Amino acid sequence: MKDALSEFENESAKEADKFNWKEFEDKNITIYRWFQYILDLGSSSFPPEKSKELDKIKSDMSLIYSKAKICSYRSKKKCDLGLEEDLRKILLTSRNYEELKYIWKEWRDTTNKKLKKMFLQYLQLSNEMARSEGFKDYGDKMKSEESVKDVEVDKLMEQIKPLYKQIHAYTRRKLIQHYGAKYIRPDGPIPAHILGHMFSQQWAQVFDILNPFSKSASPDVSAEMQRRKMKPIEMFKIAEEFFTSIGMQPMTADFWQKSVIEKPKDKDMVCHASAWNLHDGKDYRIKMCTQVNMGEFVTVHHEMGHIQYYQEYAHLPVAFQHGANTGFHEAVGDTVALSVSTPTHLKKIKLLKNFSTNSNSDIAFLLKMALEKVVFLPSSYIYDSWRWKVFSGEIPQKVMNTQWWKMRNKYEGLCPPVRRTDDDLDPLSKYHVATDTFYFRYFVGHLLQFQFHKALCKESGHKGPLHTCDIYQSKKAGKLFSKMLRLGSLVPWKEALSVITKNETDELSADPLLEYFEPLYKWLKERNRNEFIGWKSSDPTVCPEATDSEGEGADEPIYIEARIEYDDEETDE
Ligand code: X8Z
Ligand code: ZN
Repeated sequence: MKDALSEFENESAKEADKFNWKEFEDKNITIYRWFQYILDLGSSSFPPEKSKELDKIKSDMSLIYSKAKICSYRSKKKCDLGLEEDLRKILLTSRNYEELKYIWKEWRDTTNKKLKKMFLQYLQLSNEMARSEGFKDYGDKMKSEESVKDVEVDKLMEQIKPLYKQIHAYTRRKLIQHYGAKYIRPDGPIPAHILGHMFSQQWAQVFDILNPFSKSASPDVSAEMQRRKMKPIEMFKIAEEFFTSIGMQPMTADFWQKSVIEKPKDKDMVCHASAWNLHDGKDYRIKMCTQVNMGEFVTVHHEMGHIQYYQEYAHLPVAFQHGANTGFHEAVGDTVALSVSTPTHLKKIKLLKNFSTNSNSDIAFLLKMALEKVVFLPSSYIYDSWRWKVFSGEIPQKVMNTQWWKMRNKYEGLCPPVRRTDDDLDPLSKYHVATDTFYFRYFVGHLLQFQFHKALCKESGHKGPLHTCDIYQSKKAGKLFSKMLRLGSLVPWKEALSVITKNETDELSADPLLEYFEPLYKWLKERNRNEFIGWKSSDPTVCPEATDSEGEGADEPIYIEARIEYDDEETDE
């Protein structure tokens, strides 16, 4: 099948190359982009046997990753815990420092051990393949992706940093209050395993610990979803209803028949959520081992956003049935979820009860959103910036893991709870690294979704702060969204962005995100006024506490003072 496709692509390219297409003056016109697509033969000049070898390594890595299991901390005889179904649940609910540390380490050790050798082969072969296509290395090829082009990454990271540091300082103090002095220094990095997520990329899972107010101010509806015994299918139906309420398309009959939205009991399955386009105009599918909680409810919207995009651009030639860039694809469902997550909306759909909106609940809501969205930005940035450097050789093999932790320290202020060495290769514990999936798209998607949200809110006639906007039932907003999505990859992404912003900007920007979180930023600066902002650490490969388990700095006066000073649980207004 793959050979037949390559043959067809080679023939088409040969035919297309007979035209003098490179002489077109306007490089952005459809026909030029079409030629570019047909002639982008990827690895066709790479020797077929090497290409097969690389494909085999990649598929073996995916398979091994999807089957990886570890033993339970509570019962060492139970050794069938998988990442998405079991470990995710434990990370969400366990507040036992040692159990979390055990799981964190086991998952890394297991995946590293199984995948490291293959990753090194993949590294070499991917570089050879990329060079056969005229790139300097595979990282160079990754960087040529549309979503990376014309993006001022460093500037964006700088813009986000002050807000991130405030969130970090606040979180650290709350975690110290919860777990105690011997684990976390008040001016140090945060141990990566106690943030409720295997990769610490979102911290909203520990909102119970971080909530500055009483439980009643929590905008998390997980408990209500579980109390109602909600089924995954209901979560999907609610998501579909949101999209149709703004005039977008319902899911097809094939979608409901062929999607897998719960983990089959008798089968191993790649549980990482994904959306599929079978390109026949009706067969679209989602594969997801849905759990019933609010985080998963957002992921359902995320995945359905991919399907919405597929449906919107289905009228175009196959060459243009793609997102304007991959970041756009990641942003569609998340944009809608920004409305869905507002307390106002959750009340409308009766998932949030007895919740009064006031300045405290506003801050609680914004904090929870920041723990999902802002925290994610440095995390999503480093996966690929690390890979780009690994592929180029700027990070040599013998220090790949140390450099990884240096980056996690520098950009995220996180540290590993147990010492990591260069025998380990921790990025491999992440699905996207083990399966050769580029990650920068999520960084772009997380900024774009706030740009889309702002544009759609304006179109819907929303008045008031951006974080209170809910575009539910706004056909006007839906129409503008569709207008952009229907373009697929027909035009360069900047043009697509201009459509939704009505020419206000064609740049990827952090401004709407910063505007959204402005009230939280002010509140955090006030709350953190006596806090050390930032983090110090001399060794990024282990948390300070892990080297001196008695906590060399744990009982230092500075911490005790801090504790007395800030142990001030706020009450609701
Ligand atoms: O991989 C995903 C989606 C599928 S495109 C579930 N996401 C990233 C991740 O899980 O790491 C969504 C957010 C980031
Ligand atoms: Zn996605």
